[in-house]
Amino acid sequence: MRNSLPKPAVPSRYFTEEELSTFERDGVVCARGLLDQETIHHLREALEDAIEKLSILGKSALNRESKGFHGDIFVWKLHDAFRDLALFSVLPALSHQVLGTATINFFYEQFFVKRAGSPVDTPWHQDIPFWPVSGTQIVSFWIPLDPVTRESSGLEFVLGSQNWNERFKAVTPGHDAYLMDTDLPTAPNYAEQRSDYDVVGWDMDPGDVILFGPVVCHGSAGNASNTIDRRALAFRYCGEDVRFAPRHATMPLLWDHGLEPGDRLGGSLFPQVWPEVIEDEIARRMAGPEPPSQAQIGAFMKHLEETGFGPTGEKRTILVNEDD
Ligand SMILES: O=C(O)CCC(=O)C(=O)O
Repeated sequence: MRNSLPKPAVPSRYFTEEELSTFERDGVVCARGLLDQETIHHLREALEDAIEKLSILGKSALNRESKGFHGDIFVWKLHDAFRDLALFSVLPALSHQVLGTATINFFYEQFFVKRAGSPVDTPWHQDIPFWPVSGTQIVSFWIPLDPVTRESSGLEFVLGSQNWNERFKAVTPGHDAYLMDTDLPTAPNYAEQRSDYDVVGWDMDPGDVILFGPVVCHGSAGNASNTIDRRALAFRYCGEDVRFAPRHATMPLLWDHGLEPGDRLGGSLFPQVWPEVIEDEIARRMAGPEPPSQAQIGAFMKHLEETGFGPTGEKRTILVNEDD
């Protein structure tokens, strides 16, 4: 039977040769005008709606409401505008252009909203230690929905750090204790070491996008602007060398996925998006929002209990937001 779902959109602009070689050299590139203003406008509305209706993980662990920070992950499972951007926008074709593998899967997305004046920083980190996967073929698109400068929490990078062998603790805005529970060292604050490292950020307008890989070190300060919110999304895609590799203190997966360690990402949680979606993988999601699985929530809570991070454990739980 023919797949009746939309094909990935054809970008009005692909990455240029120069942008691709900058990405190769630096581990990151800022591409101007990659997304159109209609998409940005639509995403702003969808994001405000998603902030109103956070997932259990957003509500209980990622949000810092009282400090003007909102965060959530796997928003596409609940909100259609995020689903459509993930599966049917220009991002799959652009990911294919960069990664070059025959198939591309959607990994997940995340939002980072720092309201005007929010003091919440994003500590310097690499992404790969945060993820329950192995492999190298992962790209993230960082998509600001407001104009950003360094003052209003523009994301900054250490150029070339994608080639470092050292790995640092996974740290998210709010310094999550569970995710930091590894033997890895904490990354230095590279913003304070500008004379020793190539620390670079960009003033960006909505429509500009930063493309970066899974190892390059990055972070951002709080939003020191009194007037401008800093709303940003990160959409992540992977190629064929990425495997499921669950470990303690990595991002919890609260949806059933049926993957065993070593499996290539795929199925309903990490659907194929290039050369096209597979109807079976996303049929349930196309029929309506998919809340997380109670069984997965239960398993994660049990893991938190066993490792001392649960509600009665001696270590601070990630499921209790101290600020609220
Ligand atoms: O927006 C931010 O401050 C953090 C973004 C980030 O760390 C990421 O997308 O990996």
